[in-house]
Amino acid sequence: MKTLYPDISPFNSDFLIQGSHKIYFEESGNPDGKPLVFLHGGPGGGGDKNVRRFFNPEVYRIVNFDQRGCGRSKPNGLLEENTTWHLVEDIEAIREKLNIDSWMVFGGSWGSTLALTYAQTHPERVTEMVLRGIFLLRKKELDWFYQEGASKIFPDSWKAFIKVIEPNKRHNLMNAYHEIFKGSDKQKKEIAAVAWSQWEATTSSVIINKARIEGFSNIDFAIAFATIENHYFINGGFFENENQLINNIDLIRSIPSVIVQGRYDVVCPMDTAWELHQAWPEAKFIVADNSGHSAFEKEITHHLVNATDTFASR
Ligand code: STX
Repeated sequence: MKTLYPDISPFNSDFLIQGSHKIYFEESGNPDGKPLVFLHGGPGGGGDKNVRRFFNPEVYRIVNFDQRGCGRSKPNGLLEENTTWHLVEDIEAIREKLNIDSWMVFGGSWGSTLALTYAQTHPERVTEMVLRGIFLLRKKELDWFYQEGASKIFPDSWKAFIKVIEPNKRHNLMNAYHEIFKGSDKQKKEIAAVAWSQWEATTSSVIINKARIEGFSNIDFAIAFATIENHYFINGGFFENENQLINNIDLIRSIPSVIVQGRYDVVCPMDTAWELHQAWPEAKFIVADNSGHSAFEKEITHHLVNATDTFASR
């Protein structure tokens, strides 16, 4: 069973100015190693120092950044000039700033959405892909998690998620939350942001990790995570149509890739990964049969580290 690599400190960290946004990025591992970019989830989830640990630091030059408006990027929670396409531009700007010609792309959940989008926009820049907990941001996926579906598996957590919304607005929770996030009642906004974040925190793992769940209650984290997710989801991820990523698989078909999916993933249920696999059988498809959504579930971590170790010797 493979486990996370030991924690390491970045050898370089800086900010990139992109319009009104200051994007935090950092490099760790081997400065002369094989480059890779890590794309975090949410959108709005920000970086976590443990994500560096999916990569052998002696082999990889690990690039992490906090997407617009979240993590260490500033201003926290800024939604202006914050779309999928701005994030694709940021990835390219960071790549150019670091003089990297092409790199491996690693992303789970929303990070998988962004990885597919980036690769389909700049396929010549992507050497390999490792994707986990596939999310294509389609209406049926959002309805499952934010309206009806996951609610039936976690009715206890669901109760807290809908509690902040008046009963007559619960027929469209995405919109009801949007109204609160756009509104001027700061306290209501914070309470709603924590409820939104807790819903995702409590449903992400088969094995409950209390400390991780509590971390999602931090106000700055919750505001960025909840308002950015809601902003992207209300806008359909800023895609032209919701089948875009599946329909454009030909653009990336030949990039060596691995998909790792937890069978009991309640946040991003496996049928989405399965549809991707049907459209893209060339990518190696691995089902973690005893796992949920989180990259830190033991079996998922094993498959992810195994994938990056395999690509390390390419
Ligand atoms: N959002 C799924 C997602 O990308 C619907 C995601 N879930 N949790 C996270 O990301 C973090 C662990 C990064 C907060």
